[in-house]
Amino acid sequence: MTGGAGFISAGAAGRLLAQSTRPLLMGHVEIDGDALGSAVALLHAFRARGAAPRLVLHEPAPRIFDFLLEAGDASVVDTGADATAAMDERDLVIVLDNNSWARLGLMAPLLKATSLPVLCIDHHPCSTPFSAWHCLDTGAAATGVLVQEILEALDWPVDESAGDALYTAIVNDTGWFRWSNTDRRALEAAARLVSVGARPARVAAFVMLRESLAAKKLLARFLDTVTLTEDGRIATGFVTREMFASTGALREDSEDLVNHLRALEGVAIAVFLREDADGVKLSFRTRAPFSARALALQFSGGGHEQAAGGRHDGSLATALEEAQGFAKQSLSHAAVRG
Ligand SMILES: [Mn+2]
Repeated sequence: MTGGAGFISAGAAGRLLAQSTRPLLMGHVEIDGDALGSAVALLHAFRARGAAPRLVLHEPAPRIFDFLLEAGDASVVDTGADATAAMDERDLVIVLDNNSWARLGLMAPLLKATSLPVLCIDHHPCSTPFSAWHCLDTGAAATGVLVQEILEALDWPVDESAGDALYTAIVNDTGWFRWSNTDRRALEAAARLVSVGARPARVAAFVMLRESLAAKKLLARFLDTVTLTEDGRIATGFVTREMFASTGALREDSEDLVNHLRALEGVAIAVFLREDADGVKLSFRTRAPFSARALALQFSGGGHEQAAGGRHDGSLATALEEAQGFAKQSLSHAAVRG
């Protein structure tokens, strides 16, 4: 890295935004409310100043977050040709809430090869800069908090829609202000969003109160798989491809299931597994001092200290057994450390 590239401050990230008139915005695959909310807020902010931003998605947005998007706001990259076209006439690439090339789908090879500046704005711990410009703040509860602060420092207006988008980002990553990352900074950011027109009840109605019966049936099937081990300190549960097929639930309907494990009294480590066509997705949630991130690193993944995920190429049974083994080890290591 030369020329000051590498990890940069929020102020430097703001200067890069201010120089761009045709940015390309994107989050990660299996986009969540933080990545999407952050991207949508930037989309509105750039448009408000007469710029021509473009937002690409790696797959259609989850149904619970589709209220953030108006027709024409985003396009889905389905083919290599789509990915190439997305890069046309852009002057900056902004990657949000992600520091993993594996989570950029069809855009990854193009971003690796591009001569365009790539700016990553993120809050996941990371020791090596992801891109030439990497604005990293692990103290931000959500990438949306960081994006909001950058917009405020630039004095770019945050309108009602951008406010809802950033509020969605914050509630997504703090679990509606429940998790350990819920701090004064996040709460004050949310309060400032409300003061510019964000509508918490509207966001909650779209995100929380539109569940499908199929998703509830998937939850019922999932609950039958839940197992407690190590005196109830480790909770595991999974969903199979058959469960999706027989209930009609969508992949995104399993996103919140891990929280049913972490909500059980006495659970220190929650492990959720989702069987895919090409392997298994694992999600970890932990209570401090246990590290979800350390567990995820055993499965080529990453994330936050208390919330992280990874993948396994083998069968569900193998992934489950290995995950339980690592979870048990981390309990005993912590016991030794006292
Ligand atoms: Mn996030």
